[in-house]
Amino acid sequence: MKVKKLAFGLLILTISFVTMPLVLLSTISPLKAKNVEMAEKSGLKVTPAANNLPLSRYIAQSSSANSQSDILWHNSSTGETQIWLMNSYKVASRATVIGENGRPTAIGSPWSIVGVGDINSDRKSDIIWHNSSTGETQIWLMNGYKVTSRATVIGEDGRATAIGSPWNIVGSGDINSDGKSDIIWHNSSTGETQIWLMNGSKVASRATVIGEDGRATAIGSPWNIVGSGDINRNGKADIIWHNSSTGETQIWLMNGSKVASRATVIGEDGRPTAIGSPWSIVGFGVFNRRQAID
Ligand SMILES: [Ca+2]
Ligand SMILES: [Ca+2]
Repeated sequence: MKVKKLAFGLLILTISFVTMPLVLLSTISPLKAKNVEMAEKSGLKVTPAANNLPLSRYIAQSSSANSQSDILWHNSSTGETQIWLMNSYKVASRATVIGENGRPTAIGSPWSIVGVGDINSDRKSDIIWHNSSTGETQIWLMNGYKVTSRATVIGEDGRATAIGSPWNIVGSGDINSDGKSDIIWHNSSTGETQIWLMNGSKVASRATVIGEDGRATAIGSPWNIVGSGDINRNGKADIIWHNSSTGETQIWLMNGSKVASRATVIGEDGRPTAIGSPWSIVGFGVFNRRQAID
């Protein structure tokens, strides 16, 4: 996932009614068609107004109280970030994200939203930004649609991190099941996947993802990480890959930063799914409150 190179992207996060945040990042191009396609496929109804937004991405997130997925849009033209508070597939209301000063935020390139997760473990989703120019990663700690504070991600040495290409943030989720969202990076050059285990906005430690054989994984194009989430509901985030060449979708069931097992996504007919362009995975979450994520 080369987030920075994409004109448009989409991010969906859902906190299930149990504990886990799910986040998935993928691309939509052309924006309008795929956005609508996937949203509708997911049971969401996209209004005509949405089609007029020069949006670059949205994040759907639920409150842990009601498991309703809300959708966060970003307008790449004005820098506005907007939340659709959802009632099932209906938009209940819309709110522009407000900064600490009570005024709408207006942030754009080289900043982009790269993830969502509950960074500070208050059961409210926060927004992860990355600056492709400086390499800074910044957290917006949120209270609903209001930014309560912003924090630059600090490394183990207490200094601000500055990481950029060929590294990209490709997902976020609670990898080690401590209730705090972690950040998933991928190196498009070496194929390394790395987890930043976070303690709030501070990097507690970093771990290269290790395969079943105990060795570091090295996976790259045509495979891309398209999201993360707790697929098997063991409280630990898993990693979702898609092969843009074969159309295969593969899940890495994770035990922390170690791959416990890998599974190809199987269709209703028992055969591996093979879906590719013009379709792309743009998100997933708890849409129907079943016990497993679909
Ligand atoms: Ca939070
Ligand atoms: Ca964690």
